Amino acid sequence: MKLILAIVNNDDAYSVNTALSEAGFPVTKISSTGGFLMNGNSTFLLGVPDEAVDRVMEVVSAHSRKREQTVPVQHLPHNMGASFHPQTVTVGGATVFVLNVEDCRRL
Ligand code: 2BA
Repeated sequence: MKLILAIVNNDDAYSVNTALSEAGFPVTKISSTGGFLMNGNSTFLLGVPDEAVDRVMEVVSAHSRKREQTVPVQHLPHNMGASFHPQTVTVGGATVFVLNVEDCRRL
């Protein structure tokens, strides 16, 4: 069994959640915050059989878009902030971690 952690842009969260549920995967959604941009994002937790991992990746990937976001000026290095030009970074699609699960019980 694997535990999948999928960090998704908030704008894609509804679509990802709906698609995973419709595909029959159990999902827990946690509200999270990216440490760099300090924007809200969504982290999905799914405990699934090993053989389901690829299917989960497909569903998450199909519903997670790349997008450009502006970096807040206070996050720029000091010398860049002084002569401010908006900086952008590419965020997403999704950042996904797959962890081995030793045990899972519903008590
Ligand atoms: P944030 O930490 O807010 O990062 C948003 C985007 O900013 C990142 O997009 C990346 O393009 C850029 N970025 C992050 N740290 C940077 C830095 N030190 N210098 C320059 N640019 C930087 P993504 O890579 O698509 O990440 C989206 C969100 O996924 C992240 O939001 C974070 O919440 C999570 N994430 C990404 N990689 C992670 C990791 N290795 N561990 C934990 N969370 C991660």
